Amino acid sequence: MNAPPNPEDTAPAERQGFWKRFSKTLEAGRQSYVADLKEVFGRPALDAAFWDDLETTLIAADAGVPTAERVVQDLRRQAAGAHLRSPADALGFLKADLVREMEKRPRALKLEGAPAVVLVVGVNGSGKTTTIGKLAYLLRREGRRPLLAAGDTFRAAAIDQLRLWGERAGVEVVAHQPGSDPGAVAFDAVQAARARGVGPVIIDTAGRLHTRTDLMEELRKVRRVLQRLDPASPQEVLAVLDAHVGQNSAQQVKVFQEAIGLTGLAVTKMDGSARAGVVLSIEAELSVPVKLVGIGEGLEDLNRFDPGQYLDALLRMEEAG
Ligand SMILES: Nc1nc2c(ncn2[C@@H]2O[C@H](COP(=O)(O)OP(=O)(O)OP(=O)(O)O)[C@@H](O)[C@H]2O)c(=O)[nH]1
Ligand SMILES: [Mg+2]
Repeated sequence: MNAPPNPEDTAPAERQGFWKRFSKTLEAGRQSYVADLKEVFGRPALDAAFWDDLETTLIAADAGVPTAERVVQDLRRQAAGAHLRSPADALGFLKADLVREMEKRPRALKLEGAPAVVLVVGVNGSGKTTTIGKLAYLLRREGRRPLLAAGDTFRAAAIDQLRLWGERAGVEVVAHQPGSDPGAVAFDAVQAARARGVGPVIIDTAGRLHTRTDLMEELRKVRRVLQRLDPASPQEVLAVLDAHVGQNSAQQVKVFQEAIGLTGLAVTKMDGSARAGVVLSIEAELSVPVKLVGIGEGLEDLNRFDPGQYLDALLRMEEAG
């Protein structure tokens, strides 16, 4: 395997590049609510109409009703305590309030194990395989040696797609024949990673409708196989969500959560989505943190989720019309 580039040389610049692109990509979807937010926060007085309109605007940005209500209540308390004098002050407090709330949730990927296993699940076409390819590249740049497992044995094309990502990211792929047992693929991949002293193992799975109980059982079986090899495995079970699905994705997540338990979410296709605020509502509604965010189909279009960067991009008022 080629030596990955020294993460110290590249990581900070690339991370910044990512969040700049993230902010740009939100522009398309921002038009609808940024003008409203700008108008609300540009008003002179913290009056009843301001609080009402702020709540409505946050809901329109897909923050969800409970989050919008909580935030407005918190801000009103701040205003009563004379910490806020104007809507402009309130904007600063709003960001700080949301960041504080989001930073309470543990967001680091658990990648220590012998090897650590990351099981990736989700509905059809949400972006699982693409996210795995990008994640492998991200981890390699950090000096890790991920191994991919082609657990989507449903279609031959799915195995080829993962192999292609393995080549692009410079990581190895363990695969069986189409139609074979995903649990057996997972087993072999973990054994291979142990023999080679590499990790984490990232397991792709077939997309499934959350309503298909037989397919949910298949995921439980993969998890059982992993737990027999190591009771602490899988260290991560990530559900991949398409940002365009918006608040309906909460329902999908709930079913996966109940079926196998989730440790985190990867929200994909934030590029061009008008529903970037959905991260706020999903996290408020389900106790599963967003750990990864995807903004495209390129190798560098995935990053660890960063609440501060996310909220800066979401609530940026400059250059908005
Ligand atoms: N614009 C954009 N497209 C993405 C992103 N992530 C994935 N896609 C595209 O979404 C489509 C589906 O991605 P896959 O990775 O194949 O999704 P999957 O969940 O593995 O699909 P199944 O295995 O069929 O369930 C592909 O055309 C990807 O290129 C993203 O962050 N942004
Ligand atoms: Mg796939």
